[in-house]
Amino acid sequence: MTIVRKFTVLAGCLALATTLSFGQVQPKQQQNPPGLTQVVALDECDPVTFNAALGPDFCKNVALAALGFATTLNDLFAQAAAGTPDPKWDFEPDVVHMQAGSVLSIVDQGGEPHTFTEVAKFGGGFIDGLNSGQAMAPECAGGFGNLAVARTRIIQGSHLDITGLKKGKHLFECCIHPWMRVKVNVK
Ligand SMILES: [Cu+2]
Repeated sequence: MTIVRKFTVLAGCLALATTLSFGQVQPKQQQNPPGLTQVVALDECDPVTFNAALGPDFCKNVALAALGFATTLNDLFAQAAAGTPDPKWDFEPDVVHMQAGSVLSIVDQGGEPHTFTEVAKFGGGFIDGLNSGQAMAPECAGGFGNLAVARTRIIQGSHLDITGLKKGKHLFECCIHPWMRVKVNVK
């Protein structure tokens, strides 16, 4: 026991010394592995109200709905109609800087499906009631009946990898919740 304790103290001192010698410790979660750039899709759908309207497995969220951390389906539409869509539906980060040849990986950590659709100009999506009065971006037309849109869909708990993005600026949005937007700069 004594040896283990000493080792623990020694390890603690080493960790402290390492921290001091490097000054500031960088948070690990902000670092992407080489060649991979990650975007996270987030939402806080309320499973009870979403699934009553949209089907049993549409929203599979881990949000603590009973404690007030989820958004009901009515509130989502009401807030979008008022021009103040729920900021908890979001892609993070909002601006991405990446190298050509890197993989852009979008991970859906929310409770419901999204799309990560490239558009020439940001606009509304294919559900008019969520568009806050904006005209639909033509790339979203037809919704999931349009194969080009369906291919950009991300299901809860899955990820979509995009490769071969050309150098320059790219705009992506969710064709369901069009305030979810990302600017990608490829160098
Ligand atoms: Cu979405």
